[in-house]
Amino acid sequence: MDQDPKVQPRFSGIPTFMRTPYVPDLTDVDIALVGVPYDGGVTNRPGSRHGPREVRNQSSLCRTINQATGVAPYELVNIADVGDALPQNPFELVAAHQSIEDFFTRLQQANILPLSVGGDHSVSLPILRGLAKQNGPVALVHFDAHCDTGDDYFGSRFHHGSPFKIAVDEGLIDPKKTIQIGIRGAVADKDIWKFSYDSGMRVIPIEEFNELGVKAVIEEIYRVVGNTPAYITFDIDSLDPAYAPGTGTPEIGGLCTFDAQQMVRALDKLTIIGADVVEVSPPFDPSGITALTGATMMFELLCVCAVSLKRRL
Ligand SMILES: [Mn+2]
Repeated sequence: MDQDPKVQPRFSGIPTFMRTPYVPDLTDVDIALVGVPYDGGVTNRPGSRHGPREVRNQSSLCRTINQATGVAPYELVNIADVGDALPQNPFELVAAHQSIEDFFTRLQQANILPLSVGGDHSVSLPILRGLAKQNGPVALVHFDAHCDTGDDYFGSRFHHGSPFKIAVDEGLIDPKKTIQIGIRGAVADKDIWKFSYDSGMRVIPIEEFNELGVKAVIEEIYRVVGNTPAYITFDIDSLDPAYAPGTGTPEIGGLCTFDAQQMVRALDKLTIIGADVVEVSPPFDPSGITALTGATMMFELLCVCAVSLKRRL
């Protein structure tokens, strides 16, 4: 196993995600680690197109066994880095999203569970199209400072503040089986996230999160999602910028990394069909802490994805 730090020192080799083998032809892959280097949907500060490369680099620090849960994902299923879902035309959002969708459609047809790193949050839309166009709508567990269910912005329908509104419109996710955790920050329009509430999504603003606590929020996730196949999306800006400053739209007063780890660790009983970590922006991350945090949350997600998938293999 390449990623065993007892076999190969972690500072050596070409930096794939978690030091897994690079398998672009998808042979014998159960879980695909994917980069989605596209940030043409940002409303303010760009840079998350560099997220996959930097998370690959920092993910070399990850080890193989989750000490808290005992899960050893590489012993459960075959995990590989399958490369990047390339935006074929990075200047053209709809075309870029189309090529990302095509990449994930190929994974879905090969029966592979994808765990990806963006990219801005707009990439979750073409990922969901690839995964859920045939078998949707799916449930959604969404960690974020923002609901990302906004309307047109400067006349554009597609941007990183709207993917989950469009995903509902297209029948990719079920709003009544969607839970959004960590919402906060000032807004430019008090009704900006009205769609979330009107469509029946369960919104947990950070104030309510802190009142309920981690355990009750986990129970709420299971109540909302139930047995429905679920996609997990982890926007790094759900975390307080003290932990993850390198992101496009930081909001203070957020989740701490330990709370986020505890919540993700509890998701292994869901029927997970895929997951992503988005909005890591290396140009705003001079120390590398945000990429390290993104890589570590990716490992936490990998552990629950592996347990969930293993049950179904
Ligand atoms: Mn987001």
